[in-house]
Amino acid sequence: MLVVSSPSRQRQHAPLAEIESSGLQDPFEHPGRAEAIHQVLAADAAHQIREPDRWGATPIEAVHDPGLVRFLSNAWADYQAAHPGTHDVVPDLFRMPGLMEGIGEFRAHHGIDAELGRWCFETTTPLTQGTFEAATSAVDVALSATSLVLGGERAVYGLCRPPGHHAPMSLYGGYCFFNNAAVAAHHAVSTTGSKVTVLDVDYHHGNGTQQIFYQRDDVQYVSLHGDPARAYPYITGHADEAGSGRGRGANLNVPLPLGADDDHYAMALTGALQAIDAFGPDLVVVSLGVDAFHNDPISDLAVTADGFEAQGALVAQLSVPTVVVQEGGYDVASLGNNVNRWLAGLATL
Ligand code: SP5
Ligand code: ZN
Repeated sequence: MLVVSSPSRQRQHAPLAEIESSGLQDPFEHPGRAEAIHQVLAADAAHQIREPDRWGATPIEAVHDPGLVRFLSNAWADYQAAHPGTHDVVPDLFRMPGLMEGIGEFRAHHGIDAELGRWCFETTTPLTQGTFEAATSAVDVALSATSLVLGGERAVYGLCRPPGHHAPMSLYGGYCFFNNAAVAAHHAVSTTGSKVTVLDVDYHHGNGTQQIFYQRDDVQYVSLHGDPARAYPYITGHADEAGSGRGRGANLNVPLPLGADDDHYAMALTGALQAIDAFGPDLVVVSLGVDAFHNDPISDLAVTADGFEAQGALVAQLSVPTVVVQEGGYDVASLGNNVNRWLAGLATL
């Protein structure tokens, strides 16, 4: 399979720490994840690896607030000017609506500390010196993979890092800065006029992708994930979130119980694929997280390497050209193999 990867750019997003579950941890999301995947795919003769093209800000700003793009492009320099010597930038304060309740609208605020609290929604996503370069490389990877599929390839894998599916139009968080899958899906719709499904098999609900397409009927969003009653991002991912306006019926959430195994997952995925078939997309973008793995350090499902290959094979049965973009997966020792098995399953497409 063709693989798009940008090792030298992805590694520039390199946090030292992560505030997660109220503890200061070594980051779960780090450059070694993509290096591990790249290494396994490079060693498999089934794949050909290439660098992405540079696509610039225009396709990003077609789904994200240009203010977010501007903020992320300057945030490192602005924070250094205010707080020299910082390595991992995390907001002190989030701009929650209640801060101005009964007072009025938020005032324009230009200081970096207020801006951070405006654009970031949680604590686990530090911004570092090379974050913008890495985040734009991930979008470039997704767009280059998409353009290869639009050019006639049946399936292409984009090794995106940082991941993207938690980033809504106007926020970053959940290890995600730009929503790679959403930029890719929107690009495909806007250049071909066709319908696209984003199928999200990452353990976590892709709240960002859901938000971006919630009112649209040209992009269907289908996600299987740990039930938000216990799993990050907690606030979205319930089964009754079905889309609104024109988008009503084009959003499908399938929350999974603790410990769901290969058979449970395959059954849930089979149901989801029927909904995709009914929508009839011309292209599928898979948000491929392998954090449903039984040994993943931040998740609680029980999928095995065989289960990932079975997932890929089920998706192949749709017989629709497919772009696969990397999202999560944090058991670094198994990450490359899990991704490769998923792609081997898909390769029957
Ligand atoms: C792309 C992606 O997979 N993002 C995931 C972001 C999750 N970050 C916070 C997770 C908090 C989960 N706490 C679980 C307790 C195990 N230590
Ligand atoms: Zn995840």
